[in-house]
Amino acid sequence: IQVLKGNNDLSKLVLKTSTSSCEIYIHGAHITSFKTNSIEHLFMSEKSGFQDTKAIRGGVPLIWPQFGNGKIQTHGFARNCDWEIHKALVDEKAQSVQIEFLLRNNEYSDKIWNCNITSGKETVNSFHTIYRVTLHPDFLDLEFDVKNTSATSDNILEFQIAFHTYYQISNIDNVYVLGLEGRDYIDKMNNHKITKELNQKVQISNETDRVYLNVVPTQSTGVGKNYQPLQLIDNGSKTSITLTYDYQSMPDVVVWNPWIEKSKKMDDFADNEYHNMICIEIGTINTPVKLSPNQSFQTKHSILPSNKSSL
Ligand code: TA6
Repeated sequence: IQVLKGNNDLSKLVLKTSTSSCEIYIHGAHITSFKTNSIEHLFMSEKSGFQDTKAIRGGVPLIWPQFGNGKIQTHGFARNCDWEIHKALVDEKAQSVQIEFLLRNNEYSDKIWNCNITSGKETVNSFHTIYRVTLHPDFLDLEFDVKNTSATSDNILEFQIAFHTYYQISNIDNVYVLGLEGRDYIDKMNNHKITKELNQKVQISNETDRVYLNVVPTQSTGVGKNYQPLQLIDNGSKTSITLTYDYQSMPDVVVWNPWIEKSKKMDDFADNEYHNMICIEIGTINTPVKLSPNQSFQTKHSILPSNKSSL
């Protein structure tokens, strides 16, 4: 584990194992690189800003406590805050390296994120959020724990969460996503219409912004028979990435690509970069989490690349 000066002098941690590496900025506890066998699996925009006020464009933006637009800034403040380094652990036996980040309510969050409580008086949300990143030789584990630390008996902590991961791909024409067939999704490109996914392979050929709902192993997906896990297949680079996650706590999956027009409107994203990225985001979006005081929420998401030379 090393602490280095990254872009724009922001501090970043570099984790390494025998065959993998990972880079995480303290700003936003933002993963900007994840490599196995020297292959980079995450997309980073060449125009990403590394300023305090703006999220890093690419890697794994942490979306918390809000997904999308709403009462507070788009996608919440977790990706705009500097997190504390809470713990670091090297596991010789498992050959893994782990970093734990901590975010507590602070004057920044107190100003923008209050709660609506039944007693009528508004108080700040008190929370203790742990983000644990474990780098293994051939995969990456992301864990997210939130505790409502409010002393006020009816202060409910309500939030959404998502790992807004940008995957590096050879070209958008070469990739498809498996594991979404038969699911309903909110189509943000078609008035948020609930639409059923009829394709076994989800391919991208225009601006795509969908929240797939309740992507959990159910009989209709043949659990135990031919259950298809969530996978990103890249026929160009002959790699596949399997995404596993705790579907009870995070049942939703976002698929996003800005395509041509939206890319032009993003000042921290080059016009042609939509060819080389796809976002597949695991989260709790459609039904926000609600925690009573002293209640906790835990979740986990893993990213498992594999080289499919047989593709
Ligand atoms: O996850 C998809 C999305 O909600 C899109 O609508 C798009 O806005 C994207 O997130 C990026 O949002 P950002 O605030 O990071 O520019």
